Amino acid sequence: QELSYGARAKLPNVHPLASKLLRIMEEKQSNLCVSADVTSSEELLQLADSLGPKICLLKTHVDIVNDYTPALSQELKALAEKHNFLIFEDRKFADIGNTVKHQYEGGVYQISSWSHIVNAHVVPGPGVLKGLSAVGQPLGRGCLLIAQMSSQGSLATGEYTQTAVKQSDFFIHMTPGVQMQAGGDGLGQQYSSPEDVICNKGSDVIIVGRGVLGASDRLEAAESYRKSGWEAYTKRMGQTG
Ligand code: UP6
Repeated sequence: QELSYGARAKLPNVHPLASKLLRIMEEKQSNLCVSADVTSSEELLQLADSLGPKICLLKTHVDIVNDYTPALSQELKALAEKHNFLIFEDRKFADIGNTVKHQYEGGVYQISSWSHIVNAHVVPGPGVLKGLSAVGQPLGRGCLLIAQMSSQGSLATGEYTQTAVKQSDFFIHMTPGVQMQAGGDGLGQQYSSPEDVICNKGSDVIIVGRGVLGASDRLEAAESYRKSGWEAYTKRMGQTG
């Protein structure tokens, strides 16, 4: 029988951060990660504050923000505590270990100081993870491996995907490219519904960007994705339980 998010949080070998995320999901009844793909600090903070109660994770692309200052990441961190969500900087590291170590810790963004979770492509081989964990492990950070992509023509398929999955020991499965209606965006993005992602693909977390950001009422849209994602999860648990 499949374990609930809450039960998985209590498994003996679970990474403390994974456990924290699973607990947040259970408590807030939310498997929704909003992808906050906006270009101004003010808008990003406003999104984090208003949608915070609906989400388990806030995904950022800090390098698309036009007016970044270190104050932004500190304020995001404070909002994450206020609303009980984690921050996931979608940096998609993809270089040799020594380079990603610097990219994670230093530069303008100092990602390791504020982002609970980052992600990495497995194309460079295990060194990328070694480099990231040299920085992230002492801080209790987490890293997701990119096993597949939602974009048309992605080369991350078959054996590549299997290898990426094998490299993750305890994993939480997250899926972007989610909207209520299947379709795309004209730039290669391909969308699946929350139900398809949670029930058929067996993912744990839905990642929604423009499905929320493009709505006239973003809070209402976030609530409807939270509800759909949670209902799909309850349905999946019911099927297997
Ligand atoms: N993303 C994908 N597909 C992937 C990996 N990452 O869409 O395979 C990211 C994008 C964007 C978000 O970089 O931040 O997820 C999806 O946004 P959308 O819902 O507006 O399409």
